[in-house]
Amino acid sequence: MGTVKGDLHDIGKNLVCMMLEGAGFSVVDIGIDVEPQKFVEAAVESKAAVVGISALLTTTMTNMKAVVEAIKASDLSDKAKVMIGGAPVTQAFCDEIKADGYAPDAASAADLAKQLIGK
Ligand code: B12
Repeated sequence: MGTVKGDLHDIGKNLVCMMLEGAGFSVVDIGIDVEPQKFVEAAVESKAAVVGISALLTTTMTNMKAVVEAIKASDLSDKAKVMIGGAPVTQAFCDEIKADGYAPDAASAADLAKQLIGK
């Protein structure tokens, strides 16, 4: 889980991390203002099943597309699912940037993560 490049908001991300941990996931929190390549490196290193991206600004949510593309271009593409969220993010935006899932809050983020890994 990380917050996209240019974005320093982390309260929502932290709540999502907590809910994921509560649901039994082992969470690697890579912090705020994270470059796309860092998401890929952290996902490879931790053998992530799901990569979560958070953005709170309309100006930074567009950076989510670069993360999705970097993950799809890596050899993680058929392994890690990408979920996105944050106040300005919508299902339509998720579809547009071809992320695997969107959830509006931390509780549904945990449900979404389970759904993405088929549990
Ligand atoms: C707290 C806050 C800050 C704090 C952040 C502190 C921190 N450690 O996070 C500080 C003061 C640093 C800050 C700075 C700025 N902020 Co600010 N901030 C907020 C504020 C008040 C609350 C955001 C928040 O934490 N909400 C609570 C959390 C729980 O909600 P959430 O993040 O949406 O997360 C939930 C869901 O979205 C979802 N979720 C979140 N992430 C993910 C990820 C995944 C994968 C999934 C599935 C779900 C998910 O689950 C979460 C829990 O339910 C909002 C206004 C508001 N009322 O929302 C403005 C707001 C987001 N900020 C705004 C702005 C403009 C800024 C600044 C640019 C201000 C400035 N001129 O400097 C800077 C930007 C700095 C930067 N580069 O990031 C604007 C954004 C406008 C826009 N449309 O883009 C807002 C909306 C305020 C406003 N009305 O103008 N901000």
